Amino acid sequence: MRGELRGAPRVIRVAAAQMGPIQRSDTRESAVDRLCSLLHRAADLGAELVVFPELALTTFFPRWFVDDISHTDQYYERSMPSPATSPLFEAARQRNVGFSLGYAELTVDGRRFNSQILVERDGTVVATYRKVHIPGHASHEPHRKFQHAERYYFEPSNEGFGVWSAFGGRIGMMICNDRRWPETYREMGLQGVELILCGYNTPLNYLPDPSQDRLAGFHNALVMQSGAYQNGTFVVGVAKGGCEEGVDSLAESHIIAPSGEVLAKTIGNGDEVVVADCDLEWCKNYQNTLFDLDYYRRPEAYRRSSYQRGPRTLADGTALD
Ligand code: CDT
Repeated sequence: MRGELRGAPRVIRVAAAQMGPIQRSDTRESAVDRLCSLLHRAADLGAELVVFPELALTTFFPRWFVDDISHTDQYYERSMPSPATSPLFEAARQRNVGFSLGYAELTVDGRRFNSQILVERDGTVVATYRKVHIPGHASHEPHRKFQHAERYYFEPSNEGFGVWSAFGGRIGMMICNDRRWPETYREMGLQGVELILCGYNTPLNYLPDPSQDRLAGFHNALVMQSGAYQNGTFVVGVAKGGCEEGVDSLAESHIIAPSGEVLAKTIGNGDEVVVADCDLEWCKNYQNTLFDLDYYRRPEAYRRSSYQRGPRTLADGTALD
């Protein structure tokens, strides 16, 4: 309700469970062992919900190109829980802790998505989100030091950004590159989201424009803090960081408040857990005041956002190249 500020606390203790690298030779079982240890560490700290990174079960395989995509089927999960991940579901049930996990999904009809699930404390899968914004390239680029062929390995989802009732609040998910797009947050903001969960793998070297490299950490914080503030929501961004197969990746996992303030941040680039108490009622201080979307937004003035992909014409009709 407009003007209504936070009421009786609705606190959920959330853990960002950052991972260090997973090398190509590491087994799925060893990755799941690490996830279980992180989950136990988070549970020992009193967490009720643990957020893991994007593609948390394997190395970031889109950094290599193969001519026959079926030769990479071993990196994808065909069900969730899958045989390899069932120990994680079991640990979560035992500890009465929910989690969100990123993985590569191969559907029964052969479609490939970069996906993230939300799992309740009893081990039930509440929701599956499939990555909408797929970065990188779709064919082999041999001149690059390493590939970022996500557009070859994953289909972009057209399912959009859902928000689900869980953990006493309204929870949404996004994956890595999604966090750089304001539309991602706003789509969830328009569903009253209170907590957005995001896993990421972000190389510290952006090969198309190395001038951006020194800003990797700044841009990571910038987009998540702005998205949180402009939609009055908590944002939890969790990295798979460190040096994986010779590629350095950003760590700097964050838990961010609806004010845009950082509540917790990892300090290293390996397996690490940080927690924060997220009072979901805090969202009201933004969603019912400055960012009361229903009262202040002007969708009739934003028409291009819903039908146009990139720049086209100026107001005077001048066509852009
Ligand atoms: N995994 C992922 O989406 N990473 C991208 C890097 C893109 S570089 C081609 C990101 O936005 O962090």
